Amino acid sequence: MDKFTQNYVDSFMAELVAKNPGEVEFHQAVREVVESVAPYVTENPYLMDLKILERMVEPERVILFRVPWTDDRGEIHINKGYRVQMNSAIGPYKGGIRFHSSVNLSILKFLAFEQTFKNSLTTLPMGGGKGGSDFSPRGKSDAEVMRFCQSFMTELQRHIGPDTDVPAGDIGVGGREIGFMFGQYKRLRDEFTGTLTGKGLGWGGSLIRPEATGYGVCYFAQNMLATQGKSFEGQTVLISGSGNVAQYAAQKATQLGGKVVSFSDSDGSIYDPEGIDAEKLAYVMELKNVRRGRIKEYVTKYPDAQYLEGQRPWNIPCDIALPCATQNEINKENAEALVKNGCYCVCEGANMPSTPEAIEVFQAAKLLYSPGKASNAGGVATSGLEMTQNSMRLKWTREEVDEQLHRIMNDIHDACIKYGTEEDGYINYVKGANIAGFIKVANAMVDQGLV
Ligand code: NDP
Ligand code: 2IT
Repeated sequence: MDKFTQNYVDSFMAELVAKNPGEVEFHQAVREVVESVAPYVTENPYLMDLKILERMVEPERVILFRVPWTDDRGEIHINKGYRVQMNSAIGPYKGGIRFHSSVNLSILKFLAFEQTFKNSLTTLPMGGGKGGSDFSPRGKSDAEVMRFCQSFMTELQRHIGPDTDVPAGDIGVGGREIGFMFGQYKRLRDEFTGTLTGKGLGWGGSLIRPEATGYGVCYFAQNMLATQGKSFEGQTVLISGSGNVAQYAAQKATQLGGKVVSFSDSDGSIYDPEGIDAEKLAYVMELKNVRRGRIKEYVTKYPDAQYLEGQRPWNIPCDIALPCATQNEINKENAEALVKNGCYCVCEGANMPSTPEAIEVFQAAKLLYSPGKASNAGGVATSGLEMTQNSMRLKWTREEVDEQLHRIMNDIHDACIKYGTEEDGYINYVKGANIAGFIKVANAMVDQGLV
């Protein structure tokens, strides 16, 4: 990076930090993008004059609201509800809702910012948004979750709509929560529209949407591996998390010939050196999705596996790592352990799971490394396909949706190669994804004037 561009990055970040104090995850996500796109921006000074990047880091709108609800004993609880409507230059705001005790404005702004570039990469017309609450569904009854979702939607419904803002799931929000929120939305608005995605298959949902993020991660990884003449066949695969993305990443990686040996949750990891085959995965799905249990129980059912209490899986030797839990779950030491133990491909299913220091380790070692906004875009892409089907009032087959998902992941990979290939041939997927995602949104903002 030349001196002028470096100064541009430094002063941009200093101003961002001063204007958004304490929002460390948001600073982290913005810095990664700004470092990638700064050379493009300084080569195209009209983007600087029009303050395109400055506008991109300021959400178009942030909604913050009170969510009161009562638990099964009648006690009243108050949570915070949020929706960050980040950027609508290329389509209605689109992005998930996260229910987790850690949720705050910094985390939702980082997610909404990432979503803007991710959605641009999908080639579909979707802007960027994200929402959520510091409510934790863990340990709550179905009735409590329903009352919470209804209260959350009672306020959110006035800010969303099929052509305005279309939420979906994320951590802590799956089919059950989308159902409760959709029911309340429909009741209050008196309209049946495609306003939420990830809906049930019998009431407007798209086939393959539940599988899409995890499958998309593996389709993207297949492309990455192919650049080195490799495939999943016979490879040992580490997966973190044990929720929606982790489960379907495991299913597809196994179908493609890989041996998945781990899952995790916020309490610890399980390591099954024999591999988590289809039967064991069916057990995990029942454990997590129906009984809502903890991953620790896996070792009671399969005693040859180990439970690593309080640990992430990154010290286990592997060829391919698919982080599918949460942000900043791979730090510098974890990255060094992965590289040391022979991992040569890290393909992110979660959003921003690697810290900047971890990414530096991967790139210095010339690993195949892809950021979530490229490799996990299959989920929101299939949400886009759900929106299309809802608007057309028809339903595509499983094969049709899967084929489109596959094509979109291939196209995103092509875009990363186009904008991310460095002089020595190394594919910098971070740079590729950020520049490709940025150009489309920036051009739309230029065309639409100062709004
Ligand atoms: P789920 O709620 O289904 O699963 C989340 C998993 O991650 C759980 O196993 C959970 O364990 C674990 N986890 C959550 N927070 C932490 C934490 N702080 N530390 C350790 N483990 C944690 O969510 P998803 O599978 O949908 O989401 C996983 C990741 O993928 C997130 O980063 C999300 O943003 C991203 N993503 C999701 C998409 C989707 O379509 N669902 C699309 C694109 C990205 P526990 O039960 O202990 O909380
Ligand atoms: O991070 C993400 O891309 C998601 N949680 C999915 C968003 C969506 O609108 O399907």
